[in-house]
Amino acid sequence: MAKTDRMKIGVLCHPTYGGSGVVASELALSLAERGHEVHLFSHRAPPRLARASGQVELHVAQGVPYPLFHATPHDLAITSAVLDLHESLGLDILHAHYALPHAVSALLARSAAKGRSSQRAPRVVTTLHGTDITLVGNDQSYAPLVRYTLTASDAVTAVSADLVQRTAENFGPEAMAGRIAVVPNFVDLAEFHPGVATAQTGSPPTVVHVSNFRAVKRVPWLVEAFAQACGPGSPGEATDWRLLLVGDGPDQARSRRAAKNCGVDERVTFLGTRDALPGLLAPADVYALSSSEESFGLSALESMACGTPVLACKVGGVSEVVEDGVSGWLVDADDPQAFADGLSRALRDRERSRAMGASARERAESLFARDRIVDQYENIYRQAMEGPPR
Ligand code: GMT
Repeated sequence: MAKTDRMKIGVLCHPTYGGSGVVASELALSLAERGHEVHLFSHRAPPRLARASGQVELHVAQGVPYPLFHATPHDLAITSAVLDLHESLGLDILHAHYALPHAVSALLARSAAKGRSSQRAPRVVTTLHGTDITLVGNDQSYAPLVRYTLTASDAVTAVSADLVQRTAENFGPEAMAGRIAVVPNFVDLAEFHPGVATAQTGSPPTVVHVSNFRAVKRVPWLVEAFAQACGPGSPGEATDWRLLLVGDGPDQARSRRAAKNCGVDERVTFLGTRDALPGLLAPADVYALSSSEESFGLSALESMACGTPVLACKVGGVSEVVEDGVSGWLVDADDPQAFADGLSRALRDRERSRAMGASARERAESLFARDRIVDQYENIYRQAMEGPPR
């Protein structure tokens, strides 16, 4: 890469096991691989970055605890760390993942840099991931600030067209200024790839689910739907259907209780948090996305790349990822019986599930390949750098 094409990019993100933390880490690694100088700021090391060998510089900024503070304001420590680096290095772009607090931190750093530094102020690109607009961001306690991040950022992207629409509904046309670009999430197709087909290996018909077990993921609801699929009179009753739950979070204990109460505890395995996702996703017959709200559904895409079809609730941007009847099945979010029937169908007809898994892989290849999406982000950065300062 020519020196003039090389950008200095700061990525700000939550250190989450899934979702925006994964997207930000994978993007940072891909940009570094392309020759850009990339710095990632977070209050802990995001797991996807921590286990990668790529040339991204990690800046963990936590701030110091002080009795006066209700909670340590790590967002201020991140702003400070960004500003400090910018003064010595001159960052071109700050890419904030999730409006709160990172877009606020990035805009504050940009504003501070304007007055103080000899360097040109960095341009701010904000990526909306979902609940920063829907569940959290539209609460009146944060909404005015989220609205400000939308209008003040140099560029705003959202991970699905549905999320752009939700942003317009929640924040009004004046916050949009017609400039929120849809940049979908992406997957590394070399890392997430199909394995040997399950039915051929003689392993039991298996449903897999990966999440942070927050209420919005409805894991207990999924356990109940699975129990219904295995219930008396169903083909699953006499067989060895399995539900594999990967991840951990607030609803884990409730999910375990649901499995016990429904009499399927011996069929449900709680694996806890795991890094080796392709090896868990690829052998399954179907991936279950039971969320009541989902702007994209990154884990569903990772599953599709592994050749595993998805059964999901028709919410948010999920239908932009999963094509009903082709790469998976979509059912109403308030219809547990339809979800149970979907699981049953996918586990009963393993040949059909395998064929849909192949279509799912093709869809991941044609629409969500890493390089294609990283190109889009690079273009957005360049346009932001060339445009007038805000
Ligand atoms: O909103 C969340 O649940 C957090 C967020 C994250 O940081 O994990 O998830 C959102 O961003 C993901 C990455 O873009 C999307 O794949 C998820 O669909 C989205 N979650 C929701 O909309 C519930």
